Amino acid sequence: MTRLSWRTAGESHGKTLIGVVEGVPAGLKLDVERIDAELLRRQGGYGRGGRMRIERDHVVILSGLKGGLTLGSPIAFEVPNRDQTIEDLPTPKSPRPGHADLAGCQKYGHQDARAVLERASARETAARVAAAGVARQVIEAFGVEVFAHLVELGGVTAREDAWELAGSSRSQVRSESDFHCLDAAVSDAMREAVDAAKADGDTLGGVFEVRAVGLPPGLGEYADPSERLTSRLGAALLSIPAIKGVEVGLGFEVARRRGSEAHDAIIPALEGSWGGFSRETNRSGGLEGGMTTGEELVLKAAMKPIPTLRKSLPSVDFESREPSPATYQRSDVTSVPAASVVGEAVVALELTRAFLAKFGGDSMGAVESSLEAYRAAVGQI
Ligand code: EPS
Repeated sequence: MTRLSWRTAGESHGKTLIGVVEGVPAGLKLDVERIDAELLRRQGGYGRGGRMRIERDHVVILSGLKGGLTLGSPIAFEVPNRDQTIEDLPTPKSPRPGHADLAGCQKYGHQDARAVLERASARETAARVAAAGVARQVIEAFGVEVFAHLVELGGVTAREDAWELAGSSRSQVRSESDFHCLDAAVSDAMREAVDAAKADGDTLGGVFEVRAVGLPPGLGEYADPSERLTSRLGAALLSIPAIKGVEVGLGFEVARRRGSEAHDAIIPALEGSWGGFSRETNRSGGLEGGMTTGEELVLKAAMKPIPTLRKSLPSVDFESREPSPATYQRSDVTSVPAASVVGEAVVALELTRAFLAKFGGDSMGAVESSLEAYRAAVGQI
């Protein structure tokens, strides 16, 4: 059995984005349309730029499938770029503050920031969404749902109980929102904020939340620090371009509370709980000791405003070293709604990895047997 892993390659305006996912058990009926639906969702959200009108992102599976079922071998795929102008695009005159341009050129000895930005671009996240679209179908087959929604954009915040209010219709509510948000009442204010920033040649950041339901307790690890699920999830979210902060459960608020108000009392089982234990609250966000508790996973991520501004930020000319505004070609006003889709994807990848580390088998049947054995064992405590 191979441990779940994934890799992506490709430049923003190159031929194609590619990816390989290894360690998916054999016998999973892969729904390719489901992957394309996620790619389409990543392209959406009010405030995106001209590139998204060019692309029609879709996945082409290249290996690892026969008759629609996974073989257990590596699953390779591509997401072709329509804009393949990498050889024709101009060399940026000056590095853009907030992007990888300057440090990337210094690090690799490039004289041309395009050599850096082509890979540093958030376009790479399309490949990661596709990789997650493959992997997450494993945990979905066992009842785990991962769901992200936008909670704040340009200082406009959704109501805090939007998740509870939307209830089981949350997919429907989110799909009706231009912002992948569960609070329809703030759509107009968000749209106005985006329009105002656009008129000023400016950009907006925001916050999204990722939740997962249906997780068994004990995914992740306490004995090996590098396998703590909390740190892997944090790293996954921080690997998305422009993400500057991650909160788990109560997040930074927990530092202001007394211990008696910071944790989740253990109570005798409610129906459907694992092993006869349950929790009164979920301040931990479903993670204790680097492992899932069996409660809902609740994470938030903060995204900075995209650093490519039509009203360019001050910079310095690469050649003359004289002041020269940052190079501008095109950009989104905001891509926080899209980042929420990426956030959902990277969390789903990490959860699938942890799930297979615990219940992994060569086939879906073996995973199921392992999960059932665990359910029985935990139930007997
Ligand atoms: C993106 C593709 C890019 C940008 C955006 C995300 O396309 P282009 O550079 O051709 O306009 O729209 O990239 C960034 C925000 C960034 O910081 O790199 C995409 O596919 O998501």
